[in-house]
Amino acid sequence: KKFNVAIAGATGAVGGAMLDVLARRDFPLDELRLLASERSVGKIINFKGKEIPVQLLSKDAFVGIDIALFSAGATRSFDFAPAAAAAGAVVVDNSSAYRMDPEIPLVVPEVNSHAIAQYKRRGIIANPNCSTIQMLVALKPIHDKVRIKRIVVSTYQAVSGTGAKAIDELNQQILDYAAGKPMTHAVYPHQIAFNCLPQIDSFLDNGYTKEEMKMVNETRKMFEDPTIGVTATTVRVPVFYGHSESVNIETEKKITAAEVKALLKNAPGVQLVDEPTLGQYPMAIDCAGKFETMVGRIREDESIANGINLWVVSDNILKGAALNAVQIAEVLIRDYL
Ligand code: A2P
Ligand code: 11C
Repeated sequence: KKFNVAIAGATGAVGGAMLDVLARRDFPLDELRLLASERSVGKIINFKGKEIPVQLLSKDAFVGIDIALFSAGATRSFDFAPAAAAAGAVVVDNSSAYRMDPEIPLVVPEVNSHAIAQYKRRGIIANPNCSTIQMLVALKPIHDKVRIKRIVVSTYQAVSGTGAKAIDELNQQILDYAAGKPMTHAVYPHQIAFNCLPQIDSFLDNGYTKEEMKMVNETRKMFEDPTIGVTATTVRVPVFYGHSESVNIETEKKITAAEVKALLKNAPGVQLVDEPTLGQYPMAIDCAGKFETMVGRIREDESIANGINLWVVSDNILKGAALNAVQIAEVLIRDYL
């Protein structure tokens, strides 16, 4: 069986990656409908040698569509995802619009694919935030074995997480620096080249950023554990692709570093890269284009009884967005459609 798939936001950084992932995984496609703003209408996008013109994202654009992958920002998801669902499509939404809605499942297939069944309520499945996805891919096998009580995470996030304009801004600042010209910024509140910004998204009343609270709330929802302690510091770094995370966990039962390595060696979606004496550990420059989440630097936290430290790196546009959305669609067609 083949399926009609729409991509809302097909001209964006994540939309483009969705096209790549559909092609790389040989998704059983019949029609592929590409949607974006009026700025892009008529633009030709090449998919597996076929030229497909971009159409306008509108409420009427989803007739006959089985699966709609949304990545055009939360406002567009609020405006158009219900219409897509009403037209009979199952929406996989990459934005933050519906993630914390109790009626809408929030899914990482390696973590809680059973939750996909709840798509029947509203016709929408939410794709989590990139920094949460890669952390939970690495932590799920440990949580299942010894229950994680508390997570302390610091992130080092690539500019591609902000979108195409931010990639251009970092590139331009590097070129200006090399040419001895002053650097300007518009996307970020400060220069990002040669800098680290301890701010991703806006600040909330509790002093955390929205990005930090996404890591807290989405982890609790997908681990189905409202009591798990999570505290995050999220930082933008001058990297184009790949988020890196320093993750410290405290577990209920003792687990050794060797046991964690053995668990993660065979874990779905994980590539263990942990030979530090040979200089082998996960790095952002190695994750671009990869489907796996790389985990390394696994060691015991000697400051507490049951603690582990890990370094987790993944392509934020792939597993953090496009790949996870397509994997959800794959489970949908395998088990439900
Ligand atoms: P467009 O290219 O026509 O502006 P990114 O996150 O990389 O910046 O991409 C955002 C995606 O969301 C693009 O495909 C963009 O289309 C799409 N988009 C942004 N605003 C709108 C809108 N008002 N209506 C439809 N699509 C939109
Ligand atoms: C970033 N995590 O790296 C953000 C981007 O909630 O989908 C994704 C925002 C989201 O900037």
